[in-house]
Amino acid sequence: MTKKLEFPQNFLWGGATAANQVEGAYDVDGKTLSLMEMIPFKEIEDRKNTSGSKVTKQTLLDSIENKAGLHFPKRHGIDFYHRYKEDIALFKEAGMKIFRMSIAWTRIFPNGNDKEPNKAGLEFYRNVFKECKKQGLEVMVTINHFDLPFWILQKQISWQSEELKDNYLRFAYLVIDEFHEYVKYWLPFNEINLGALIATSLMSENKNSMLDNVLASYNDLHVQFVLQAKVIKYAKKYKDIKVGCMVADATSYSIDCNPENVMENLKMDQMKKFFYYDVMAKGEYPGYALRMFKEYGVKIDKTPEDDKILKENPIQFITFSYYMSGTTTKTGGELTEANGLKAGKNPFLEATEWGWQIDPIGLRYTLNQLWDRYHLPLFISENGIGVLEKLNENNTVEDDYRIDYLGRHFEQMSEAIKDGVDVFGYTMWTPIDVVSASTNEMSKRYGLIFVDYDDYHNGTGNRFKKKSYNWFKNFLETKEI
Ligand code: P53
Repeated sequence: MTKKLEFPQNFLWGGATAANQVEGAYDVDGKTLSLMEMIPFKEIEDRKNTSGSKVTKQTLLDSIENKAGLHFPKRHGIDFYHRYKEDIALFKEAGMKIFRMSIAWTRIFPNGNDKEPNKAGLEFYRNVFKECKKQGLEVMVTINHFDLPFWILQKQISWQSEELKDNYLRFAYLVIDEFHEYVKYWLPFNEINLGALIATSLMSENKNSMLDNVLASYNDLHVQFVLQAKVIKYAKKYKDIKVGCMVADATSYSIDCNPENVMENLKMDQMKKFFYYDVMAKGEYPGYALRMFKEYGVKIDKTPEDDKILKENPIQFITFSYYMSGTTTKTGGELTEANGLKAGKNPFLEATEWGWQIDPIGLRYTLNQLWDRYHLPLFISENGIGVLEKLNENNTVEDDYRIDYLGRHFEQMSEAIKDGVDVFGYTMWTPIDVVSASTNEMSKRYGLIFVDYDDYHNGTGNRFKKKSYNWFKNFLETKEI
């Protein structure tokens, strides 16, 4: 039985990708390596426990000589660099109205301190944006989506160094100047909460030895908050563009009604997500975070000038990724994995092969929470399901589970809109198969479109529509699930 959903006429439906997961062409037209392109592929032994595959500085350094002849999936992506026209045409054919993508810093300033930006890099993105315009797609750009340039490792610098801050701002200001006519929505950082979040979850495993890491993470994060606010300030010179945030939103429920657990869950919500939105939307550090920092001895290196810039330049809209939810207990319970982020199991939910617990109602819950707290327009910048898939004899994939996943999430989004929440768009992760951010696999597939590469990039790279592609196209026409 079909059900018709209600969405505003101008709702921005689309798909999201990231440069380091799709472009390939890692050494073409002057590009240098990013750290993501230096992580070798490693077969996954246990998909529900991927935190064992941590990358060390040494792994990255070893990859330069690559004596072991390893494979680096993010150097190849899905060759979007050469096939972007074909891909954008497929997005348009599906009826999409917006495309979210990121710009590789290493294409624009290959060495960081280059006197001039790399013309070939700018030209590539200009061509992509022109193509989007031609096909009637709005664009949302993530200025930095995980792919820090390799030169930061060579120079041994971090976010706290003036050199990196200056380079980032130079990069961000330049791409805004160059592309503001084509790109209406800008996100300075992808999943800005991830670094500190991972450090904090490690801290709870081993409080003392990880403390240095956590200190560094929150200070790096602070730098990113300030840089983001500076980008917001800079972008105000262009009237038609807007700058928002991107947070990995992990909805969390108390495991039961024991007030101890409920309180623990509130704290978890505060430190996993609200802290970030609070700083970016309200422009100041909230009391619960100051308390936590004090108790753990985290000292944020913050100036009155930082406070001013944060206060005067709040985010103009909120975007977040939403894949799953977890549970919290104070007393301990069974955990599930999600890219090294541990979350409590929920007996009412099913999980994917990678342990991500599927929870459409959690999306409505999250949308309501964020709207009530911030009253800023909301945009779901990532949502989707990763599955092991193969092409069948008809050159397609019968991905009914993806149709089910998307349909149930769309249904809850339309419920949230009925609740009065202002949601203005949705970009699924992903319109087309890409290399996985966390596990480097091609075989963790999210796309509506299948890409013929395996984990070692054997294959033609050709694109094939999955069943969900046709379903999504029909959904955009009829709004029926
Ligand atoms: P993959 C952790 C938790 C939730 C989302 O992830 C996350 C992460 C970090 O991996 O990342 C986002 O490919 C990210 C995308 C990524 C996508 O989720 O690891 O913004 O780059 O591909 C899915 O399965």
